Amino acid sequence: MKLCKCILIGALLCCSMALGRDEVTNGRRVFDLDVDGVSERDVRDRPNFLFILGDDVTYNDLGCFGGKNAKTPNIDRLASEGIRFNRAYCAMSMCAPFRAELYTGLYPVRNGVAWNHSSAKPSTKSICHYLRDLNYRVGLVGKKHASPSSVFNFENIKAPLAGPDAARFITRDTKEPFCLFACSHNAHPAWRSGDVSKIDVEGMSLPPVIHDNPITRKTFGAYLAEVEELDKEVGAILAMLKETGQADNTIVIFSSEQGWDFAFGKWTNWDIGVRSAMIACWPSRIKPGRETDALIQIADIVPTFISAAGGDPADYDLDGVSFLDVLEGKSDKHRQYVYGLHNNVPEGNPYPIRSIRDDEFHYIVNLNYKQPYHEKHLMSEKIAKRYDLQWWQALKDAAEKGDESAKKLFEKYQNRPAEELYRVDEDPWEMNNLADKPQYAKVKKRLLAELHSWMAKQNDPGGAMDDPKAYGDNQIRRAKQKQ
Ligand SMILES: [Ca+2]
Repeated sequence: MKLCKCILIGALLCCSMALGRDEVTNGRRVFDLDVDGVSERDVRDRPNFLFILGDDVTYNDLGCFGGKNAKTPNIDRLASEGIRFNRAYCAMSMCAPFRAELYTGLYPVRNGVAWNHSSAKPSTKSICHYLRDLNYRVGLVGKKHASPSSVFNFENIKAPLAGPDAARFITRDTKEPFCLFACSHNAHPAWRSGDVSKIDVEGMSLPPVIHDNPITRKTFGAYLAEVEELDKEVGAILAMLKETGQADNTIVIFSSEQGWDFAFGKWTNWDIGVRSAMIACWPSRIKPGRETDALIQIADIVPTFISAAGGDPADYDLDGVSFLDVLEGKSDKHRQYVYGLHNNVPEGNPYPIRSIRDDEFHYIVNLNYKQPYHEKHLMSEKIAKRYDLQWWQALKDAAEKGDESAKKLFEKYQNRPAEELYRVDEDPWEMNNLADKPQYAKVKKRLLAELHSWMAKQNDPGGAMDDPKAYGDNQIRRAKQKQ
């Protein structure tokens, strides 16, 4: 038997030498033998994975996505060396649901993390299971915000993101590929870690969803300073990867997570809330300087990693779909639709939202639109004494004083219509709601049918989910899992 294995390995080595140089350069050639050594003779590259995650960053604050106010040279360089995804979306613009979607390849209703600070269903599998089955080691350094640990059973690596423990994890065993999630806390409020003196607070241009007043300028400046901190972390992680000699055969993906915890971003289904700045770099496979308009959903990351690792995502019951063909430049199309949902409990009153976008339109349905929207951090006067949360009160004050632009923004945020329809590419800040225009009735009908079909497949009851009892049941489960 030993002799057979030697002959087989020798034959495989000869095969690999006969392959073109491009097929083996920069890649780890792996001889994936079945335990018996005879039935499976798969020869393939198995890249490492480094996923760098920001926290609450709006995509177009990064230079490579058009941002002008913050300097992000490291992230911009990563984009110039790889591919920029112009249309990557998460299903739910909050920390815990985002991470659960990222790590499970499932939408929030199916993985169970459909409220902030909620817990995944115990039967859920995550990237930790899938990649370990393919003989990867899977680690996480930085912010986790995913529970229970039986589902998200990462090897926990001591911070900082580019510290000695992360370097040790990467270099520990060159025969066993790695998958590392490096998750920053920047730029999550309360925005204390950046150097605001580097931001031109007086001169910076404010997007149309931010009312121009001294409080919002100060707040926006503090957030942008933390975006610059995030960029420095990205630079340090990439430098570490290079120093370990692993850069060529590592797929690096950067994602900004969901939008900022600021006006019209996080907690909402508006475009800047659910859109994620996403960049991928893979020197041995991805041509530098590319961009794509392919629609990508964060749930697609798990199957993409499984595919790139040599597995078959079809072996697993996932919502996401591999976009490896887009990564490798073989295709510029991926999904027809990306989907979104919002449950407002426990962050405020029940305010369920569902949304869908295709290449052209973004359609949002506010299921509890007759009530005003309320978010407990932002709209409680007591908590809003924290300076990072004062933009809402400043907007409210300006609106009460009769400022027309403030009144418009205040109304849009608090009192929402039943339906919203935007042409995002032409109207990136979604200021012009087309839902009532008769010429779009057919578009809305089509998108609503698709949305209902998605909800049915997810077993999503819609408004009934955004309920303190439903959330409470999740919390009881969470507490039990911790025992
Ligand atoms: Ca977050």
